Amino acid sequence: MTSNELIRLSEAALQHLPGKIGQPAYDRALVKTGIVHLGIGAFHRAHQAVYTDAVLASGDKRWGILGVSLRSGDTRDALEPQDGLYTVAIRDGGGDSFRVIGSLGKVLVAPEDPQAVLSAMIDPNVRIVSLTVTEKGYCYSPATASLDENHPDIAHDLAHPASPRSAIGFVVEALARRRHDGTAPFTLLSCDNLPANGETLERVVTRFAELRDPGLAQFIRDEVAFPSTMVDRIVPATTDADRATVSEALGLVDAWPIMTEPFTQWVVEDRFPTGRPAWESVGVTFVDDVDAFELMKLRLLNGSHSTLAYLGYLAGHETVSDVMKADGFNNLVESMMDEEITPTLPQLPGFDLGTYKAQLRERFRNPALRHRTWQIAMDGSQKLPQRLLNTIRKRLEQEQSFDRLALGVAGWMRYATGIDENGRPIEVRDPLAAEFRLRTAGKTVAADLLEAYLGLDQIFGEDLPKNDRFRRTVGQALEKLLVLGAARTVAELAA
Ligand code: CS2
Repeated sequence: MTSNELIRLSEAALQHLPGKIGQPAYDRALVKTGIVHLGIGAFHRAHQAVYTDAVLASGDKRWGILGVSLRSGDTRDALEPQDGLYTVAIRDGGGDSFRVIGSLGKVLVAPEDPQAVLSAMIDPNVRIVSLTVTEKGYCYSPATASLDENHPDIAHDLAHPASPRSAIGFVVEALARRRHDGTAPFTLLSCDNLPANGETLERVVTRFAELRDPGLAQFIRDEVAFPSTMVDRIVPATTDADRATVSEALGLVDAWPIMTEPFTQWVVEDRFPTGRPAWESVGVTFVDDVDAFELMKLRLLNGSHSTLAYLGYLAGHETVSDVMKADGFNNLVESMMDEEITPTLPQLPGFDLGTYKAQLRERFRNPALRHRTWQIAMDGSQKLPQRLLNTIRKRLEQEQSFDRLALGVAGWMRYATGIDENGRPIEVRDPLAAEFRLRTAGKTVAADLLEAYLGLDQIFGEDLPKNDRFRRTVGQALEKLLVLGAARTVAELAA
């Protein structure tokens, strides 16, 4: 049968699923909305929604998720005819396994109807508002992690607080309305890859509230919890070929499946004054302080990922697993992790870092995932500080070498010029892409390019551009990339 002849995945169609496909083992009609999630992208649906699905299956029906898209209607359009159901396909070299997830109910599209989103957020049954809005969704300066008060969405939301555009504007308006109604506030749960993501969210939210009304800011400081989290699962963008694979396995059409890896991890600070799902019973780790886990993951996984993405893309590789097979790259990440990143990490007593790092490289090698270097390369301006630059700061402080981390940064600089090693254009997706083009236009010499980028203090801060060792080390790496190209630079490093 071709997918044209198949019926669509939906509540009514679940009975047709083959026995080997996992499906919600609970009555979805009894589920109440307890969580509003802002940024209902692939990552959330492969991660938090899967843990929550398991909690619903264990019998506690208070934690259904209402999803909010802050931009386009694509997810809502695909999932509405499916009653919010979608498939998670888990892939590794050994084949795929499939599970239909039922924790997501309705999806709202914020720009179409901001009032509907606010109504959902002030429902007293909603105890948690979680976020995966990516780094740029926090509307902050990446170098300082403080609110960017000149951001156009922030300026809009301060001028029109009752009809917001940004996640921050929605959160603050909803908290203001709950306060007015005498409803206890929700807990705010950031699930993005930022250092101290809860504190960062708290900082931008309270600053925004302060600009609206100091009394509201004080209320938020006193009453709202912002637990930090470390989230981890690799989730590549779904392709048409993936959709076809899933529909064939299900015998039903799923327009919005997710492809992911077997590994999944969620470490959360246990501060939920108005309650939370028993996520600990389905594999989530609760701790008092998540910082050490978060730094470990951001620096080792995401730092290596970005380095592999920029250098790998320049060397002509489409996916991370291709990069890992190319000459010198495995060696590059292994020595970067062991020699340059590990000594910057806080102690995690009882945690086997050696196994963790070996497992990371194994995950990067997963041949079935096809995680594109271009996807990871997106939004470098928002990612570089926490993934590479803070690690380098620590190395500078320790007076230790950081040649490999510097090569990652230089790879980003080379990539962000928007021209690849064969003179072809690169589609650089980044909020600062236009700025990069302007600054680097016509520059082909390493020293000039370095200068052009170091003027971006929202990425490099005030300190790094003034640091001679930083300038020298990154400048030399960039020079090598320009002369030898990425493939030879990495191969020679390993030789
Ligand atoms: C990746 C992350 O796209 C990226 O920047 O580094 O999305 C990465 O796959 C996840 O953080 C893994 O947990």
